[in-house]
Amino acid sequence: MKLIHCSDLHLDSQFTAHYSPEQAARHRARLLHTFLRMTDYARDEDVEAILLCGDIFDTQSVRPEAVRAVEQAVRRSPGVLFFYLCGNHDPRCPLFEGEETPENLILAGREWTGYTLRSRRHPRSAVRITGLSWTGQSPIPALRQLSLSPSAVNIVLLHGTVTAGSAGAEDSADHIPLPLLKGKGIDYLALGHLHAPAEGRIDGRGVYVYPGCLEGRGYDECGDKGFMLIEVTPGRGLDHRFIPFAGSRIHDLETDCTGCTDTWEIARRMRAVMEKSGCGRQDLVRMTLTGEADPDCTPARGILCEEGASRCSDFELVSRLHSALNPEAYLGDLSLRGEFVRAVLADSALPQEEADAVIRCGLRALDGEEVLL
Ligand SMILES: [Mn+2]
Repeated sequence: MKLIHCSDLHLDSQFTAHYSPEQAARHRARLLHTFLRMTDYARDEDVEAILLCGDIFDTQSVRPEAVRAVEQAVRRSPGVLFFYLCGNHDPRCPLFEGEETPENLILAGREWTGYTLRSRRHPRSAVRITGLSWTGQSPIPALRQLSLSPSAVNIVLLHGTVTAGSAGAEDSADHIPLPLLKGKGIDYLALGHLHAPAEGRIDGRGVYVYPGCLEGRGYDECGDKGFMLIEVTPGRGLDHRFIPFAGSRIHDLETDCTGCTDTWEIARRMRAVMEKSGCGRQDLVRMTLTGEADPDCTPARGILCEEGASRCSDFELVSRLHSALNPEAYLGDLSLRGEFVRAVLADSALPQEEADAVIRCGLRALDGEEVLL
């Protein structure tokens, strides 16, 4: 029997802090599109349950049409059980409010909610799914109460951060002390809250697993994003593996432009960096230009953006370029700059390299630039 474990979709996230309204709308569509694609994957690959481990929606900003699209996906997939856990960003599930919930949707409550899923395809295969939604209070009393049948295959769902110890955790709604879950008979602790995949052992029997978010939202969420595919085989227990599934990967890249003499040279270096990163047409790229370009080089932003945008779906250019300074040019200047350069070069106690560094910083400071020492 196969199950999908995913979390932190943050459907209908606002995106407005960083993007224009049009771009934000496109990114919201990107998240929803990937979720809908995942429900098709479940149907095509005979997945019998999708475990949604919290922060599925950003409920503060969710629009009715996004809720409806997810409801339609649930109704369209009667053979797939959706087990929905609330997270801190969706403390209330917005699906089917005021309506009868379809049979294939189970909402975890603020007390442990259990469901035994029997495989349609493999009659001897069954799993016990037990989940607790985010309550805004420490889950510790609930963790202490948790009682599972040791003979079942047990998947437990929680939203929060696992900790190795319980010191101070009583006060936090976020902390899940792992020692409290040892020896409970958990085979797989399906977690949400962290946006990067992570996993480890609970005890000799079970593992805890974070799939990370399904789709990256910003430049702090780079790399492969996706879900965990769990396979339960009678007599062999439970296996899981990460399936990269995001429609767009996010790349935070840097091009060193030292020595570049014109825009096209910078564009060619940028292209090489993008190719090396494996960046695809659907991906999002932030490119930071660094280093010291030739003093005569004035990069044409438009051309560089055109170059970047032709290779991905969303390109952002940040320049941290400095132009290489030529102290000799100031030697004869009757100016503060000239006086400064002459004074530094006259100091024979300064090794050449240090004198260069002092001149570079000094001239930048005189230009009003921020100087990092
Ligand atoms: Mn969360």
